[in-house]
Amino acid sequence: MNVPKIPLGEWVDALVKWVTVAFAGFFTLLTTAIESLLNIIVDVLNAGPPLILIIVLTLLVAYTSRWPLGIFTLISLLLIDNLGYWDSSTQTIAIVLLSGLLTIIIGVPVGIWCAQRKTVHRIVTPILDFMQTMPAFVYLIPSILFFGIGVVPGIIASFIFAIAPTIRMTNLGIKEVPKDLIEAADAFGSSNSQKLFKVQLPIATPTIMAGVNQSIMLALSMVVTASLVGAPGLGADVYRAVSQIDVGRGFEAGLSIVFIAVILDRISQNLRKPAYENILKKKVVYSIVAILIIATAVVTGVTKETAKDKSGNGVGAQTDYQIIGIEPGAGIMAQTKNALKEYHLNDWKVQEGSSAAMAAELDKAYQNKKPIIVTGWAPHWMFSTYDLKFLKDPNKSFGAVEDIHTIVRKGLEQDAPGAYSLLDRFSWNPVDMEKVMVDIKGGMDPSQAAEKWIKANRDKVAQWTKGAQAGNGESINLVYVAWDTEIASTNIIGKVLEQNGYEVKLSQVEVGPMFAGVANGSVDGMVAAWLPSTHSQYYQQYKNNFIDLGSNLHGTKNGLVVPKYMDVNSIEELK
Ligand code: PBE
Repeated sequence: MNVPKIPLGEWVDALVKWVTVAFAGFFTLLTTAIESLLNIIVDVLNAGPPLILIIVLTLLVAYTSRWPLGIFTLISLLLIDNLGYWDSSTQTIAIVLLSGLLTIIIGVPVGIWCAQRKTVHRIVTPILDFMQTMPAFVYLIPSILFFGIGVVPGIIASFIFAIAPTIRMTNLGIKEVPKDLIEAADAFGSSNSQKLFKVQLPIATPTIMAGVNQSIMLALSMVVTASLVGAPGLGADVYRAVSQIDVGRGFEAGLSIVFIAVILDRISQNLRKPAYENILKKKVVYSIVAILIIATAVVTGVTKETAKDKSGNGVGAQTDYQIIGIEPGAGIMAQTKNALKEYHLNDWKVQEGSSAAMAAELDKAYQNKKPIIVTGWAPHWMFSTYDLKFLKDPNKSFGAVEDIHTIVRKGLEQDAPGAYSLLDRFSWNPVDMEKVMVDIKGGMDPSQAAEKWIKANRDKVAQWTKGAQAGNGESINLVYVAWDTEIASTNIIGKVLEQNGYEVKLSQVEVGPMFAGVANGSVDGMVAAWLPSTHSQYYQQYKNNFIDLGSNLHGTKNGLVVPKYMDVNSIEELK
């Protein structure tokens, strides 16, 4: 069949691009609003020492769900604090509460509307199906473009993912209100709103609350996903642990998520019918909690207002003391954190996320001539696409000019000598690499871009393949991280191996797993080890279990990168 591919992806791309520009003002407003709301919640949760919040939550859980659960809450929260996950946990609770709040504010009215109008119901149902089944990761992409990286795109994506049960259950709850009750209300001449607030909603509340409870649980299940675009909290801890294959920390953070899930689940399930309602009226308890929250919000708000010291118009104030980073496990992230220490930049934070999210954020700032600082490395297409500069690094926190090494598993030489020798001889330079990167950035498929470069550089490739025994369909599995540099190099060497008779599989993984995979022999090799300093942590950990074939490229550089239009030249000036 010769039907051309429908350019659905291109259309969506174009639409998102248009929306990003057309609604830029609205998105900024929304971002600020959500951020400020979240900050208020975080401030309230962190107003006192952890112990106070622990006691309040314990009492609340005990009141709503009986004392054994109160004891569970007390012990689990004390454990979270002891393990060092308290700040992450309050971040996570705040994110979930805010997404939950938004689902109620928007979901309940929409649900009511659906119950009242068949047409609305018919339109909303398929949209909800779509929202729930579309993998939540997909929402993150436009969210980054609309809201920038950080916590806001995470909240929005969680909200979209989580709102369906609230709408569905509200609709159901209201529809299930017995007909005779409605008739009775009508007979007494009640208005529509009286009917809604005095009859339908009260009767539907248990069902609605069941929906809200599910929405909150779904929002919590999004925390890890949201951390890919920079949402802080326990999700980020889990992501970091995966990225560095830190089993212990992964377990601790995961366990904390489980504890918080149980606590939030029980509170939201039993809020309406607390276990000890006969001892203490729920109105009294909830009023006390509400007053506590509002008072804390006001007090922290006031003290914060007076203590604002991060103002001024230096680079820090302009960029909110934020450096846009990449994958948490990347070597450059450790270097950046180290640089903040070495240059005494205590006010600054490094935002974790991904290389793609960083690039999107840089593009957005650059188009609007806004100040931005990112963790950057060369070679990279961004230097030929934008006018950028590395900030001077007199302390050498980012190391010096480096090499990229090829590393293979033990035993590859015996199993596939030809592939081994090819990998060993693979070597090119930053200019070559940048050519491939620019093509990929321009929209070319990585494997096509690799093919194009190979065609244009036959001589170079012939050097690598010289004397290498051709393969016989043996499979070679290469791993890489989705950094632009390694997407380029891995596709090149993959293509060359393929052209020489090997069946090549490329697997994209996180940094830690990349090293661990080669070391435990589950994959054959990689061409992505930045040494001596960027990946020294991983190199030291695994070096006895793999074979380092030496450098395949010389002349890389890491550092903090800013657009040339910014009036700052050295990391020292960030102080
Ligand atoms: N990088 C690109 C990686 C190595 C390759 C500089 C982002 C890192 O920092 O780990």
